[in-house]
Amino acid sequence: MCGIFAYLNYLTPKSRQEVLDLLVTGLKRLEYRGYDSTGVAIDSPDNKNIVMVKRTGKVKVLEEAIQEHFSGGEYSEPVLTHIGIAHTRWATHGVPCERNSHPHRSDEGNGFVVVHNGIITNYNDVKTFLSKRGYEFESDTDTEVFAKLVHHLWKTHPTYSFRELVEQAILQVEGAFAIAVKSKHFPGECVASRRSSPLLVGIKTKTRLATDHIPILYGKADDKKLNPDQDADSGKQQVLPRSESTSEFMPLEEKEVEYFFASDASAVIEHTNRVIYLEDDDVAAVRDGTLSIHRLKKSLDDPHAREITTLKMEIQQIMKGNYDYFMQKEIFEQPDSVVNTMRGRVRFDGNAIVLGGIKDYIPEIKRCRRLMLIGCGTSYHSAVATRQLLEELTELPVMVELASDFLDRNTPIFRDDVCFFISQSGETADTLMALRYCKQRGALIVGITNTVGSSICRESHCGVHINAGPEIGVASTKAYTSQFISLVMFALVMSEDRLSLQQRRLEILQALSKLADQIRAVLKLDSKVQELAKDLYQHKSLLIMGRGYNFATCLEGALKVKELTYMHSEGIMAGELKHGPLALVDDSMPVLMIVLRDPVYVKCMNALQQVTSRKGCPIIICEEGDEETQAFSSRHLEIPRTVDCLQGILTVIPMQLLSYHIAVLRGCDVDCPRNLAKSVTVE
Ligand code: G6Q
Ligand code: GLU
Repeated sequence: MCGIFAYLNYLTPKSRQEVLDLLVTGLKRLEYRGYDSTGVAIDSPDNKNIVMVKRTGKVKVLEEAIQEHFSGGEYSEPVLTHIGIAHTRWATHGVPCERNSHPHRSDEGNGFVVVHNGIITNYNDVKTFLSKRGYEFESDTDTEVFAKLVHHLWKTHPTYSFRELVEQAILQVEGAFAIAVKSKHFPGECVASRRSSPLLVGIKTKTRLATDHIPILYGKADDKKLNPDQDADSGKQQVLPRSESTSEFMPLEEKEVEYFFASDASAVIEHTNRVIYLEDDDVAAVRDGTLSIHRLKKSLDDPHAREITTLKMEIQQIMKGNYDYFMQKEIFEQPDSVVNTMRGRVRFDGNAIVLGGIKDYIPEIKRCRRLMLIGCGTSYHSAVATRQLLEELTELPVMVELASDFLDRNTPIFRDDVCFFISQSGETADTLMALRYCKQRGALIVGITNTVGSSICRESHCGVHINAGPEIGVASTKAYTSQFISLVMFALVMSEDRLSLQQRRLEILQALSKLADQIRAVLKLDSKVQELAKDLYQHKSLLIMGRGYNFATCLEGALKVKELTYMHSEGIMAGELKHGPLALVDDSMPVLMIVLRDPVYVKCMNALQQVTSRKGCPIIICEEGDEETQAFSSRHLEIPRTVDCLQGILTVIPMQLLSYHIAVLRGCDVDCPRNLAKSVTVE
């Protein structure tokens, strides 16, 4: 999910050209995280300003632009102390374009420039506060408010250090971020921080570091927010709490030192293996070559220092973390990605949901004739998974369509239809063609995508960004669960004024708040699933049966098995067994059945008995502790209980793991299955 890289040399001669090469190489090491645009900022040759280059597209495009903009003698002159920052962006607010690329600046003089990963969820409030004070915004991003907020604090608190200014700004913003800030008013200094988005600091010295930890300096700041209604031209300095002004120090034996700030170690390992992993709300500052780490508030269990760890991983391994494949990493990211999908949207304290990208269209959607959910592959399955809940909470007819078939039929579409187009890439040709077909016929177009600025995103009237972060593996995993959650959130928004549905909504909201932990619990079944994969990987087929809220999991599970293992697999509606598929069942046919304690439990048990009475030996996915169901098979996977309409989030994860392990056992290319592409941009 995008990337930050900053390089600070202190009393270590480096030309600007060398710094730029380091920054570009750092971004290249972060490319695997997925991005849509890039940018760098360094000191101007006269040391009086900051110059930036930003580009849409690949790092290579930026590299060419740098060669074009920053060539010439002055860039080859060595500089003893300098800080350069760089960024790969995965757009969440504002389409991918040069104007929205990072670094973002505080003013035309480039007083402060910032690179940011994550989402500032209260950026509109901060933007309003700053606009009242004369700030004009040049981008559509949330990030820009941070640069201008630091600038505002600098103007109103001239005695503050750079680190204190950033600390105060951090107090004002909500959401997830990793940031690195550079300023022409504080040359040679860098301040970085994180909250829910990773950031580390690499340290490179000529000799061994004199220590293996950095003390944390604590302050006593309370959570005082800037007063948005304070009279904009009062000029009166609002007294803000300050962390203790303690001596900032780094026990270094020598002065020459280089620091690397990065989203992950893959960008640092070639320079140094000595890194500090920042924790949420740490503020790391380098000033006069000295690194210090600050926290505004000390809690009881807070440590006294941050450890300087020694990296032992190879680059390739770091890019995938501790995982062997991106798909595996993305399966295990789901406890975090589902939280990111809900971040800033689901307010669990007030049981409220705000979907900023469609809220203005909700009244129109409520008056529509029907909802149509259109997609391909996994995205189509997320529509199948949420159809029943959408019908229940919107009380509207809900059609679910495969984009290709929808187009083949020339399906009638009317002006009072609302058509959802679900697409991780936002570029799938069939889905895009279907969007244009519906748009021409006057329907309201809602995009559910993971890629800001994609064709489907841009051509929709409104939409929801699923915020799953870039999905590198061709087989979609975390995007599916995030699409699922996004449609559930939409259903909850549509029913917020239905008194008769409040109890149901509350039950779902409470279940959403537990989802991340429950996904973690299901992921703990990984080794058990791996054992089951050993039973299955040499077979030719796998039948996956279920119904109701779990039928989508059968379809999605079968797709995962097909695309990853090249085995045949079929998702079967359990209610259809007697109408044909039961003929396939004997003691040699691998069968997996999903049987949860939900409204169709009895019917699923009926199907289970039909299978076992024909010598079928199904693997069963059931609820924790459901001994009655488990009695039907020695092979079962128990998952936590959740509300019926969210079961599909938990039951799909064993299917993702199973397809992954079978693929590994069969020696398939997990991240790039044969014949498949991550985005099918041809019909
Ligand atoms: C599933 C595959 C594939 C994908 C479709 C739709 O694992 O990735 O089935 O879901 O090709 O892609 P989009 O969601 O990008 O439209
Ligand atoms: N929310 C910021 C933007 O849209 C940062 C996105 C990212 O993590 O790259 O520009």
